[in-house]
Amino acid sequence: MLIGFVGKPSVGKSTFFKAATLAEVEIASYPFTTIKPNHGVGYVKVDCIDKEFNTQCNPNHGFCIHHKRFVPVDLMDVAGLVRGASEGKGLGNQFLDDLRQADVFVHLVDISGTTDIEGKMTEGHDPTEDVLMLEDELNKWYYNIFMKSWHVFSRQVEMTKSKFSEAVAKQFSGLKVNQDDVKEVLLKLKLPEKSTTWTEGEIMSFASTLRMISKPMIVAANKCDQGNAMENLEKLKKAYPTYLIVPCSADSELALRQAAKAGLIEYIPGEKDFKILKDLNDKQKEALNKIKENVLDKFEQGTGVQAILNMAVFDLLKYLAIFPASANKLGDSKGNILPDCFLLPPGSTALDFAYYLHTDFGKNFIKAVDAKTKIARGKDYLLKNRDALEIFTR
Ligand SMILES: Nc1nc2c(ncn2[C@@H]2O[C@H](COP(=O)(O)OP(=O)(O)OP(=O)(O)O)[C@@H](O)[C@H]2O)c(=O)[nH]1
Ligand SMILES: [Mg+2]
Repeated sequence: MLIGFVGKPSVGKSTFFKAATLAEVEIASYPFTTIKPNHGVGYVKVDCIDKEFNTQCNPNHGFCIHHKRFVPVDLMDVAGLVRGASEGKGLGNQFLDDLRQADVFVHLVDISGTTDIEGKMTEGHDPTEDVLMLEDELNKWYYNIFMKSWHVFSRQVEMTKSKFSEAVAKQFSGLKVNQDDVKEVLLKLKLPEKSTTWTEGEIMSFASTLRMISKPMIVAANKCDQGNAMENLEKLKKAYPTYLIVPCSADSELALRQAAKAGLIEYIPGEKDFKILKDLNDKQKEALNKIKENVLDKFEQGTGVQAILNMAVFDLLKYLAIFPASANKLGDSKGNILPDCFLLPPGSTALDFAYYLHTDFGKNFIKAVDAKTKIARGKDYLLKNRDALEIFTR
């Protein structure tokens, strides 16, 4: 699974990326600081099941602090997007192509109002305009991809009497569009059955709706620590009442994680507090106090960074965190306790989990046993978040 960060220039995409990954990336206050995409690993936070077993896990990947398990997810930070990007303006549409593989977008919006629509410094900018611009460009990007092959494609589908949703999913698999996405769009838009008769407007609304459904989006209302943030946050929520909008301060999260890495503080990503571990100088104290006062104490989700990654994976994509575990033995052959936690898509069954672990487990599946309750489950059992299962094979 891949989470892509999008937004106009200078909104803090790379800062968010760096806070989540601690990778060395360039951050600066001028537009187009990032040119080539940055790939890295961040984490979603799961209540670890080790607590229920009165033990401490040893993750193979990620880490666990105070029974909060941090499970790796792939992140991608791309160049800033400006009006006309889909037609090649700014850094063009090359980097839009990098976004094809994303499953979900985090749209970073600068709610401080201190950057204009192109990412240059200003005052009093209205961020609702940025949401409109970005979505418009993403829609046009999808539309252009569709138009490249639409006429030939739709004629072929009709001639061969192929199933439309299946054909679209196949033709546009590079965009990670699946059959269910297409069906949902058709149901919603009630377009004419013959796709060869669709007008340009109809193709555009098909492309836009498919974009919305195949790449769900959360708005990271960044720079909530600065400028007219509170006022603009309300404005955004009012303008987009159905959107998931979370206030965030990527800069604060970055400072906290760096201080924690240097051993100055103890900070668990996503928490609303930190503990000072070492003697700090006045500058350090002041910086941390400011973060506490202006961000952690003020916003429900702390800096928002961890909450946004979690919401993208668990609320939007509805993924499930599943632990391979046996009721009798929680360790692997090396004695590592609960070494793995995997993220599986919604609707996954016990059999899917078996195949996920190993093809042979899938082929020779007999049953799964819940390590918490010792209840046996058949192959069609629908997985639940934080399930712990052992697979039994022939
Ligand atoms: N006040 C404040 N400033 C921030 C925050 N996040 C990022 N910034 C600042 O915003 C500026 C731009 O940050 P970047 O992370 O480089 O922005 P970007 O979106 O990656 O920009 P491009 O790569 O040019 O598209 C930098 O000066 C950051 O320090 C935040 O939460 N609060
Ligand atoms: Mg950047």
